[in-house]
Amino acid sequence: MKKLLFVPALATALFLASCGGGETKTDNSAATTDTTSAQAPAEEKPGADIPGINDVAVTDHIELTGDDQLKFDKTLFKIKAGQNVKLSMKNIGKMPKEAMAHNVVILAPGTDVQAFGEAAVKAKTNDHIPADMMSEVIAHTKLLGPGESDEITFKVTDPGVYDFICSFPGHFGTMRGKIVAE
Ligand SMILES: [Cu+2]
Repeated sequence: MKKLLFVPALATALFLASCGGGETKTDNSAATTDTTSAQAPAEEKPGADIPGINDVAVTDHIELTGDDQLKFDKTLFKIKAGQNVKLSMKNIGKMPKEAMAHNVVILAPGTDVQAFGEAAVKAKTNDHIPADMMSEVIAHTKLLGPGESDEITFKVTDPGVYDFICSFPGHFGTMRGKIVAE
């Protein structure tokens, strides 16, 4: 009985491999060759699909400001994994801290930014850094009122795309950007 069942299964597998599978493979390899020759260096790097990433130079000093319009002045950075990076952040707004404070929170790749931002709303006593999500925080500045600034140093060990946000309630929708580590 086992033999009878096995033989048709093997025959089907061979048929698929030699016929349908083989044909598809030929088409794919032709297409892949075209893409590879045009974009090979870019595709190997993390964040290669982010618009404008090729115009961003690698830096070891990220300088940011945040304002009363809920905007960071820059939203895209490129750093080297394994290297210490300085991050300076200044709140250049005028509104009182209770209504309009800013920070920079760098999140691990794969973090659910929406979920983090929502949890941060409730973390008022911890400057809007949710204590139970610290494993997803690479680094963060202090929460800054008008005219205040902070400077931190951080390092990421792995190449990848790291989101950063301001975690003050209601801000992460517009105050967010990406740090690409090569
Ligand atoms: Cu903010």
